[in-house]
This record gives sequence, C-alpha cells and structure tokens, in this order.
Amino acid sequence: MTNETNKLDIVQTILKNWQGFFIPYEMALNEIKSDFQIVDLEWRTKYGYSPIEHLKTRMKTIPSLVEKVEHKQVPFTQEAIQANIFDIAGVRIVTSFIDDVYMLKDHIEQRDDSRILKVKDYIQNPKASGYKSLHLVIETKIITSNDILWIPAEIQIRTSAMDFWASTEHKLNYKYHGDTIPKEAKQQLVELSKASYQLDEQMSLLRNQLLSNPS
Ligand code: 0O2
Repeated sequence: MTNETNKLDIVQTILKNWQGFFIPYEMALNEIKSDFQIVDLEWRTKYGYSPIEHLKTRMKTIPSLVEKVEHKQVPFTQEAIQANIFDIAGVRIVTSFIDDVYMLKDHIEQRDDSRILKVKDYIQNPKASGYKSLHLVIETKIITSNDILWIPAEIQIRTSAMDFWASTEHKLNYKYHGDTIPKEAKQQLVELSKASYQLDEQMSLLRNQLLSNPS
C-alpha cells in the first residue's frame, strides 16, 4: 500500500503532467449530457412529461482515481488506467419512476453512438448497505477533427427515492469517515432503503392505474 506522502506525490504528478489525459473524458460527458438533453426535450414536447428528473455529470477526482488505481492494483500509467478504470467520466440520471430507469437503459442500448460494456443492477440486487441504482459502463463515440474515439463512462440511473437514500447515506458515512458506522445504524439504513423502495413501487402502481384508467 502506498503511504500518504507517495499518494500526494502521485496526485501532484498527475496534476502537473496529465492535463491532456482528462480531455476525452470531458468530451464524453458533454456528448452524453447533450444526448439526454435531447431525450428530455423530445419527451416534454411529445408527451408533456420527461423520464429525466435531473442529470448530473462529474469527473472522478484525482485522489479518488489514485485510490481506485491502488485498490485495483492497476499500474500508474495512462494506458493502464484508460484500459482498466471505467468511471473517470460519470453521469447520474434521476427519474421519478422505476420503469423510467429501464426505459432509459433501453434507449442507451439502441443508440449507435454508444456501446454498453457492463450492467450492474443494484435495483434487482441491492448492495449489502441497501444501495440501489442501475449502473451501466458504456463507451461513447466521440468524433474529433481527425479521429473517432470510444470513451468509457459510468452511467448511474436511479429514482428520486433511491437518490435521496444514497445521498443521505453518503453524508452519514462521511460523518463517520475513518470510523465504523454503528451496526444498528447500518441495519436501520437497510430498512430505510426497503421502505423507500416500497414508496417507489406504490408510485409506479398509482401511475399504472392512472395510465390505464385516465378519467
Ligand atoms: P466516486 O469517484 O466518488 O464517484 P468496479 O470494480 O469498477 O466495477 P466500482 O465502480 O468500484 O466497481 O463499484 P460500484 O459499486 O459499481 O460503483 C461505485 C459507485 O457507486 C460509488 O462511487 C458510489 O457513487 C456508488 N455506490 C456504491 N455503493 C454505494 C453505497 O453503498 N452507498 C452510496 N451512497 N453509494 C454507493 P465511488 O466509489 O464513491 O466513487
């Protein structure tokens, strides 16, 4: 395990010498964001409703990248990181309903300018923490002035209820950073995740009832 001083050296080296490394990932984020802005606009225009509540993009922070590279025992070279770390560019899409999560996955699947490399369905198979979300590792096509690149990105799609749970749990864990969150609190978080999923299911049921019997 690299010690803290070495970690700091690595972060500083990356900051100093790897400026160009992150550019294709920025391009991928712009591309994906604009694809979903089009979906949003199209749906609002056609149906007066969009499956997308909100969308956020983020670049992995350098300390978080260094930690992951160490954890996965990937060599500290640009080539090795490009080939092994797929969430440098990250997109989070929040929907109102569970069905919309999978509808957006289908949308990505059908596009010619993206390829799904891996699906991690933490809605069907929640994490032990109670975390629920659909994760897709994709490659998105970028056309530059002299090249065509396929850049990896991770897309997390989840409902507002799942997002509320995840961001609150993250804040609680952050408060305990370096310390273990008490066992009872962990169990309570799992229960809260189940309760919020019931809310999602009931909302879906209500929507389906209203759609099949609008009057
Ligand atoms: P960051 O940089 O802060 O966003 P891999 O080996 O690469 O396939 P990976 O990516 O480590 O696996 O694991 P995973 O679990 O598929 O995705 C990690 C991301 O999912 C995390 O990002 C969180 O955004 C989210 N996540 C996973 N588990 C939990 C959880 O229990 N609670 C919450 N709140 N979020 C979770 P990072 O790793 O924090 O990176």
